[in-house]
Amino acid sequence: MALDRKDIEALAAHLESAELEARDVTKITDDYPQMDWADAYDIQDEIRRRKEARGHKTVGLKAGLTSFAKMKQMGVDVPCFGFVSDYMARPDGGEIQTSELIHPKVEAEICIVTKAPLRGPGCHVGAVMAAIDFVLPAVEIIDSRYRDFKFDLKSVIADNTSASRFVIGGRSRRVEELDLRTLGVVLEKNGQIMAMAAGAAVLGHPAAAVAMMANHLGARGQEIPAGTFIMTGGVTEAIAVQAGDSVNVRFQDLGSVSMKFV
Ligand code: 0L1
Ligand code: MG
Repeated sequence: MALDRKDIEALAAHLESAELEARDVTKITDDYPQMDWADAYDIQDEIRRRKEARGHKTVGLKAGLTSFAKMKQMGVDVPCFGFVSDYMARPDGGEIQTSELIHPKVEAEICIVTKAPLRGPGCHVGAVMAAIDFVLPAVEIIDSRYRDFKFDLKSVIADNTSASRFVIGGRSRRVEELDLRTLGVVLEKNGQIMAMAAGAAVLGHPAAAVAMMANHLGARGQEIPAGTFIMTGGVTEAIAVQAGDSVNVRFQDLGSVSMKFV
């Protein structure tokens, strides 16, 4: 750890205010170049603590930057992990207020809900598959608080991996009914296909992202509890959206998720 508790709390307040006020900021490593990985996740944990202290429930976990397309798009080579809160959820087919956001982008995510706890080290795809209760589709709306999405990975982790809004839709399926690697996804904006991919785009298998998350949390003395909703990461690159755009994502065997940006 390179930062003290006072810096961690100040940076969490700084980034969370930027989120809540839809105001962009410069990446925090500009002012704190000594910040290390533990500091970055500690800032994120402090943002989570602040939200929970105000009565917001943490309703899920997310893996980010898990697909080759996203890593290439953002110029990074390792995934990151964050959380989503109750107030970030929006209904399928509903509206997303762009005035509450800075520069939103959408990504299609294959999601799971666990029926057993997962704890690293040593968590692997097989353990994750045995712990999946059901699979469901979602669209994540990311909104980095960093100006022009210019950041490094530590700054992104501190900023709760750009978590902003999410929409769960379609239908849930038992994991035995699906092949998560070949599950196809087509992302449309205003009726035009913008991106398509299959589940294997996420680290070869979406369950690998969950195993990585369990191992990451295990190293921090935490686990993934039973009943956790997890977004495994965008299967395609993220697509920028603005007011007036409609987004529809078709997931093979899982139905569609849609929303309108107003
Ligand atoms: O969910 C994600 O993949 C977000 C990763 C954070 C970086 C970004 O804002 O694209
Ligand atoms: Mg995502």
